[in-house]
Amino acid sequence: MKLLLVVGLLILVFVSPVLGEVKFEKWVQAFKSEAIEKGISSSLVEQAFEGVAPIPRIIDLDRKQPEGRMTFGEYRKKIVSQIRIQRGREMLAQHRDLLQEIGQHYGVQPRFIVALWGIETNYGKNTGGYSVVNALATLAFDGRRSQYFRTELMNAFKILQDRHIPLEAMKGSWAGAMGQCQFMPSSFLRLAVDYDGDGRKDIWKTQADVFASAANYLSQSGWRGNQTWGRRVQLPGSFNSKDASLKIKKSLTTWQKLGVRRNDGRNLPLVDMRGSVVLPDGKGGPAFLVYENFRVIMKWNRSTYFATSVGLLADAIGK
Ligand SMILES: [Ca+2]
Repeated sequence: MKLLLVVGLLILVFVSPVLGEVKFEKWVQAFKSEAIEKGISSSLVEQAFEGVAPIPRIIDLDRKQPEGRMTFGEYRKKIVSQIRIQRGREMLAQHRDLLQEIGQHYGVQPRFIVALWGIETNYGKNTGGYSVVNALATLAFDGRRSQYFRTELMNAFKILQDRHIPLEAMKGSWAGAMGQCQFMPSSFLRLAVDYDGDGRKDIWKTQADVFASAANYLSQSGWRGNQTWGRRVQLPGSFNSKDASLKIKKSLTTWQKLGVRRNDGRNLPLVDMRGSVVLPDGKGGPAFLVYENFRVIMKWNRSTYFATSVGLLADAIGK
């Protein structure tokens, strides 16, 4: 009995990884054929998969979502830190001319471009050190969201084939988000911009391409350059918490009548706009009245924590 158990364990320990490898190799072969069929050069495909194997750490990261366990208060403290605000002001000053030109071209206020850049990669400092091909291959082979990541991997190959970035420099986050604005390959193909005109959309190292790509993303998603994102507000005691929903839009006049005020107690601005009340931490937490641009930020990342923090950071940087 004991011997059988030991033999069984040995089989498990030594054979299952081998079987896993065989399965992955098969998967890679099928992907390579499809890529070549779709017009990716076979030498690029062969070169890109050299030494590629599933990365266990990426599977772990994909299974846990730390943001969900944090309150908005905790998230905000971390994401909109004093040091990030300070650095954002410096970046806005340092790149003022370029940001103003790009902001005007795309109709996006520079403070929002800088805020997204700051939150995504700490102003280009943390762009992620994973090989995008290896990260996406790991997630595409793993069962949880295979089809999505397989398509993103194919998109990554189109980017490589078009020579926007050399293979060894195509680095990104564990989930395959790339460069200083953390575009997934599909967003890159749709929205990245070669603003400096050198023939390559370089969101890794070319500042003009990074800013323009982020601005183009917002612009194409419906950004309104003459409006802000929203503001912190005070709610009256009589406020019906069912009204706090992105599904409910009312004019500012209506919110004013319902007793909603600016955070300093003053009346809401008398402008013809509609907004929704958002309570990221539920009743009793801070309240925000948010406009269309908030919804645009949520197209970038579908999280109210994220969108509110981008807005707050943009305001703090712009002050
Ligand atoms: Ca370029």
